[in-house]
Amino acid sequence: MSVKEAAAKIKSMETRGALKIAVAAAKALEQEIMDGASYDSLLASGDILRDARPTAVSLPNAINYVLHLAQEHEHDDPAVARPMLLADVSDYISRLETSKEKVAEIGSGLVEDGDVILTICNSDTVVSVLKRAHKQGKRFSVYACETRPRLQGHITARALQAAGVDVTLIVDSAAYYTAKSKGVKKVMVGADTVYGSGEVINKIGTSQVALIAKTLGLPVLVCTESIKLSPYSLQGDSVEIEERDSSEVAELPGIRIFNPAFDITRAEDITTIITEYGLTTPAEISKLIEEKFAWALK
Ligand code: RI2
Repeated sequence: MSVKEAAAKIKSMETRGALKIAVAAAKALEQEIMDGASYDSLLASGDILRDARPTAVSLPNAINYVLHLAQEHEHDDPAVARPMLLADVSDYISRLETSKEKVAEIGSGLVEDGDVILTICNSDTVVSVLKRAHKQGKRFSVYACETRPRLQGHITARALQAAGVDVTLIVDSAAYYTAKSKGVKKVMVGADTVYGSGEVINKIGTSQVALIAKTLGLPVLVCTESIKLSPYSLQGDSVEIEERDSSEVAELPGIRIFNPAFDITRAEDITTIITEYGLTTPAEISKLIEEKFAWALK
């Protein structure tokens, strides 16, 4: 797929989910390299892809890593350098794709028989964790918030139902009542960006669900591949919280509508962060970022 097509699909959310947009961007750049693009034109393509959506750091992380690989070969003979670069990029894409399965393997260890789990939005990573736990024979049930305004909770409910997981869809405003009356034992959410401070940016409503969990003394588990960790946050940068069109919420002429797509969950409201490297905490996450993103922090 061309860079412009990939960027358009990310922008329209035809390609969505923080991991999927990272993989799509890396693949579009890989295609450009195959087509013989110069380093300068790769930089321009990186800008187009980066501008497609602002909040998930997985997108710039993947683009910047491919550009970092390309820069290492910038002055080499293309006939020699291009195959080496393509091998490195393809290896990187495979690692991105397999990181989700590693999170699933590790995260499924935290699902227990009898669990009642509350989730929000549609995180492929959370769905993979739950599917893996189900395959292991664990008996648990899931409540999925519908996730206004785009209703990605429906995708989660359908995916879990198709896998045989006991799932119930609820409206977002039923989260507290459901957690209390249905004996929710833990909250499991995905991530678009994780700061070194331990704050987690995820679909709008996640911070409310985490506050509910805190009120009820429930653990909040964040399932995230390391591609969603922000090295730039260690340098003081923050991501822009995407505001989407008001028509996603309602068509009410003359009524002002505020439609933020993401929110920031406080570090103190998060219990555990599950990555492909194991279990960690908001307090420890900056160490992992420093270790895995040394290339970006130079
Ligand atoms: P996975 C999604 O954003 C949701 O906020 C989800 O929790 C997060 O990305 C991570 O998704 P959007 O693209 O990578 O729906 O786990 O706006 O699939």
